[in-house]
Amino acid sequence: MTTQQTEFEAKAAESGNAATERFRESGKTASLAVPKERVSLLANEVLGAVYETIRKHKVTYDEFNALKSWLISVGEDGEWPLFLDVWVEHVVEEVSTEDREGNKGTIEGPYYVPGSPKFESPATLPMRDGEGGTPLLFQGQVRAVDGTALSGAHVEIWHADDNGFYSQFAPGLPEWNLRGTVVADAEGNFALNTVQPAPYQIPTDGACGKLIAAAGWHAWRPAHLHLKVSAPGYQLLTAQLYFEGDQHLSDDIASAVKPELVLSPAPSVDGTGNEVTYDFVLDAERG
Ligand code: MBD
Ligand code: FE
Repeated sequence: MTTQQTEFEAKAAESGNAATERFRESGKTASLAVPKERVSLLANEVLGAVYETIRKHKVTYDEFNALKSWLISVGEDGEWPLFLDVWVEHVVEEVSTEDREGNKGTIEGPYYVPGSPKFESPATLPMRDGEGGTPLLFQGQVRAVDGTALSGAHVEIWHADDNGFYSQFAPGLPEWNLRGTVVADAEGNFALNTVQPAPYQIPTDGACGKLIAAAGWHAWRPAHLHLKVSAPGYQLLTAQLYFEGDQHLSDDIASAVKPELVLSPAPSVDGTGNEVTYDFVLDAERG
């Protein structure tokens, strides 16, 4: 086995278990009081859709047992967060933000860590000496739907490095590498320096990878920046931004690309990298 394979195989277990642990710590499980009527309605409809599929395609015992075995391995590999965020979250995001007038958002994914180091704008994200990837100056303004500049808005950003690794979910990276919270100025303007991430392949050696291989799909997401943009009194915007020309914009494994979220960076004036401007528009909290 080559070193590269060894490192890659370290990745599914490491990232899956870290993502499972993060979810447990996130506080999201504290609000699991879904009313009995909703549980019954949703569970019945999901099971009904399963029965319909089984009858329609005359699912065999071999196929049923393959499913059982695969579902067991999703848990063993810590990949429930990965599975749900890749194949389900995008529809939840769609219905929960459908009446917003401001910025389109998209899924959070499994690799968010709250509490990243905070920087006044203009900022440079924490990164290693000689961090790989084209330097990127990302700037813009945070506004309300009515055009009001949102002074001191927070632009929280996290993304993979040039090899597709997220800090705290892959071994050997500094804790907050390529993660930070940038505080916009009095006019809501922010500017931050980072590097352009590379397209990202979800781990192929865990249960999700087995499904992808068994179905003959591919494991790629387009290169992306993750963001959470917030200001007091406004709805939190969770988004991702992509890059024009990326070959996976139209076949993202996580179905999380929207045309409004695609950046078109241009070479920076000083010739050292790329720069791009993108403004965020937040919806007021509903009274
Ligand atoms: C990612 O980086 C990601 O953003 C999603 C949604 C799923 C897997 C890996
Ligand atoms: Fe991601």
